[in-house]
Amino acid sequence: MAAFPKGFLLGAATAAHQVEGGNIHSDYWVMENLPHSMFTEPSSDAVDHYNRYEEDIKLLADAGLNAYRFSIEWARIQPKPGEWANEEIEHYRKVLECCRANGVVPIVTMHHFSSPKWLISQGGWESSETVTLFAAYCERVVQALGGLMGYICTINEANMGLQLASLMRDMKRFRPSARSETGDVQVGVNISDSGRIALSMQEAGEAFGCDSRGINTFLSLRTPEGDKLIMRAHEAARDAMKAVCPHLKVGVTLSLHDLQALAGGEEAAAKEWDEEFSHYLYAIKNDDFLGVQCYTRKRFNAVGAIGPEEGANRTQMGYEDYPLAVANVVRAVSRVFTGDIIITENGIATSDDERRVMFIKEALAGVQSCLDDGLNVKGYMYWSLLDNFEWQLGFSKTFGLITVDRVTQKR
Ligand code: GCO
Repeated sequence: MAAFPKGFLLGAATAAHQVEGGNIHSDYWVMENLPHSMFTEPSSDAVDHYNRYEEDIKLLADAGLNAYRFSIEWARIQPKPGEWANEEIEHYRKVLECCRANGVVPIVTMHHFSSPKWLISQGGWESSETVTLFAAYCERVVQALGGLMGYICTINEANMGLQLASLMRDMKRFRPSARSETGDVQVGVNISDSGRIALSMQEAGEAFGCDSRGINTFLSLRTPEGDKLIMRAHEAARDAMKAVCPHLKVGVTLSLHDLQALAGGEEAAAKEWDEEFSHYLYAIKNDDFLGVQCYTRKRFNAVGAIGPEEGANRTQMGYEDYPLAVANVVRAVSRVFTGDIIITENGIATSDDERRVMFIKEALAGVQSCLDDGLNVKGYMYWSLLDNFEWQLGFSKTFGLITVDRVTQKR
């Protein structure tokens, strides 16, 4: 494989709630521990990255990677409204300093799906107050740690709530499993037991102290108004952080698919591309980069989304094992977005490390072809550095470059 250009960011990614453990003030902690939770298991101590980050970052550096994407957990920084946990800000200072000490460029995500429990109790991601609260949290962190930061993703997969809303609408029409076959589900959602949803939501409403129809976590089914609110939160946070530290490079990440139209599928594919990408262009035009996150392709014919070809290989997530998707998506994005692109997530859930190596080689060959064609790709972060908590699917999906024995937490 040819070398990447000097300064190209080649790294791996994690998310606080999925790897750290003990995120007790977060909304996910509440939902995972309901009597009738939709989660197959709770995150509990996850893979103890909160305590083992030094070992993990050294493993990343020793593997020859030069960048680490991780998230700061808002629920740790602000466990109660108006209360700043300075000791947690100091924890993330140590993580940033550890990156620097290992010659690793930190790429920090300020929100990666999990939120403080209190935020959800007061309206969450459909309440306009959240725009101000999120910007204030980001500003506070950057006031303390901005000198150690460089690249910042405000919100991870800002479009995921809208994608899940579309998924749930179609689940009413199709077999639930149909959607995991068509590549829709690029995040760990438990769609196997829809009978529990109502009971789980009722219990969540009691836990958050709000009507079960008003539980607006980040992955709740997003309304068009909520979708716009999230992008307002992104822009407010971006502007607040850059006002404090003008050197910062700030962007948002989007979950994107390599959308492929078979004969008659062009209109459906174009509609989907507008929903998951083009309609966000208004809110990212002043960003320093776009975080592209892509795992698979999604095919369309005249009927709509269809599954992979007969006999196609699938990952543990159920969608097609298709490493060419990420380069195809970078090309599609670059046709209308001329700013810098960082591939902030791409990877494979598999128990076969030889397949993982081949997947990465094929994906990176596609990225290099994009670079050869002059596209503005500045980095590639493999998801994930560590085996981790795949949301409602628990620890069953192994994306990690590093395997973790969760009984001993041995890497
Ligand atoms: C996402 C999230 C990650 C997932 C990863 C694997 O894209 O859903 O950013 O938290 O774990 O994509 O599904």
